[in-house]
Amino acid sequence: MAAGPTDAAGPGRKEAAGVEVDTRRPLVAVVMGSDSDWPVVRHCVEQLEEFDIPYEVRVISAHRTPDIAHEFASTARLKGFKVLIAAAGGAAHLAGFMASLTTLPVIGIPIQTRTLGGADSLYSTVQMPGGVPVATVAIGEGGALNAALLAAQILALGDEELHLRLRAFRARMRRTVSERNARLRERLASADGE
Ligand code: C2R
Repeated sequence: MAAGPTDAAGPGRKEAAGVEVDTRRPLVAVVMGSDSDWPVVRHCVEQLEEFDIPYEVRVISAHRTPDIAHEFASTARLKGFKVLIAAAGGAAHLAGFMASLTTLPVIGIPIQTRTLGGADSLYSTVQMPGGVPVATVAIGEGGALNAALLAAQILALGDEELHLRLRAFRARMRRTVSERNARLRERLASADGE
């Protein structure tokens, strides 16, 4: 079952009457300001899935649903979450608002915007006042992937199996770069010989 931009549980599911159910407590909350952010945020969620990290996905807006955002962030730690990831575009106050209500680490994903290219989202996520940190990743898909990796690295401080999965991820990345290097050098060498 693919996780969508709704209240959806992550991996580690059991089959029950044809329906997949996650029996584990989610450790990471992935919150986005609008379902229009999903095409970017799904890159974060897919990586959490690959690491087998239980997560919960929600659409919550600090501006449009302030009461829900307040309730969610201020009770997240008690509910067992370890890391919050918040994606928002434009006047992106979601991550900062949540960070002000919890001592859990909060990672902000600035969403690209049509009007200002995402610089608006980046500045409003990253420029937090001293005292309330938001770990802000890059604009867009790479940032969404890095949000998942950073969450995994935080969780891996107390989880050796996850640490090994992270090391395997790095090893795969190194192999991919070596292969790309070899392919490019071969192509250039054969172009030289022509
Ligand atoms: P719509 O596509 O729903 O109009 O949303 C969303 O994250 C989205 O990128 C447009 C953009 O508004 C953003 N949004 C925020 C917040 N809530 C929604 N920046 C917030 O609370 O910060």
